[in-house]
Amino acid sequence: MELKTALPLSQFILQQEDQHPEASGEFTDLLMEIALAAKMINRLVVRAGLVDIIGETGEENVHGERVQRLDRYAHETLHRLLGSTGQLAVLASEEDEGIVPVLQGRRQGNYVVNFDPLDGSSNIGANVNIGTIFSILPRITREGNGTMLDCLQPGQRQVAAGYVMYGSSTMLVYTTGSGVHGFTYEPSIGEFLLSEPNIRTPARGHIYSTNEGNYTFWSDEVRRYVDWLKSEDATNRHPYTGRYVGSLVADFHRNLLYGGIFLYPASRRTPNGKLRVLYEAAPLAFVAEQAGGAASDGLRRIMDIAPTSLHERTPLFLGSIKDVRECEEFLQGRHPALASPRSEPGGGG
Ligand code: P6P
Repeated sequence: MELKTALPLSQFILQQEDQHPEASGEFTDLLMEIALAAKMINRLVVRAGLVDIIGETGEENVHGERVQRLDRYAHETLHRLLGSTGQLAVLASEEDEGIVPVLQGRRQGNYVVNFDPLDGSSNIGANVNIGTIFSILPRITREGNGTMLDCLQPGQRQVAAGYVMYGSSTMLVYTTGSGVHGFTYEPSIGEFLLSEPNIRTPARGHIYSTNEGNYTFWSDEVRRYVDWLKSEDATNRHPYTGRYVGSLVADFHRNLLYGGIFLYPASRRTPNGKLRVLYEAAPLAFVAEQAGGAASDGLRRIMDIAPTSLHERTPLFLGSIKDVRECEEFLQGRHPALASPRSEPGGGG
């Protein structure tokens, strides 16, 4: 079906609902509340330099990271709007150690939302794109308050996932399992308008995104792979171009559209990787797969990981499917290029 662009999000969601009668209207409400929260957060993000909202609250979050005021505002806005829909059993947020109950006195719903309210927030002061990442799951428990069990589900159980990227142009990108669709916020009418219907990521890109400052802490396998990407070999268009913003949503979104691979490997500094399964890796893995890409921890599909704690971290290799598969072959020691004597780490690939 040819999708008209400039369609408002609310009408697009209704259209999708008509096409997928099995999809209950319940998580449609959640998507609309996420869009409303995004508009409210966007209003402050774009004024961050003008209003006294940049800077730190003086607190630290569960990860020992200093909480930026906009982080807190984003968390509270999403909790208040989503927690009052009556559609949720429980939430989990990067900003809170434990599960986040729905608002007092609200009806218990059938869904769970795991979210990172403002990922990349350390970039706020430098006007670099930052983002909200969300994952919607069906509850597992039958009734009453949702529990940790409802949050700790593998990514393959997600019914919807996506992100908002705040910047020069604020975008909402999401999937409900029927492709990936991008909406651009038009502040003059306060609407997210369909701008990128049916996003497909190239099967192979020529961009790699990683923090090479961690090179010395990486395993030999990771070093061999990145060195290989940087080697000169016209047959596979190497060297790839390095692009790294240091804000997951910005790096992911660019690679989703242009192709390429994002890597945040395990290292001696971060033995389990840095990024979190529930509200970073799993939702972006759902989007990547729905766009024809792939997401792996080097051995397993990210969407198959059954997390045992809310803030569990994972190594993350995410993006164009051919690049992710080649990366896995290097990490598992079975890529043909490893037979070359030049494949030793630091050997120029
Ligand atoms: P590093 C931001 O702090 C974040 O959580 C992600 O948005 C980003 O991809 C990653 O960490 C950057 O980490 O260690 O390269 O600064």
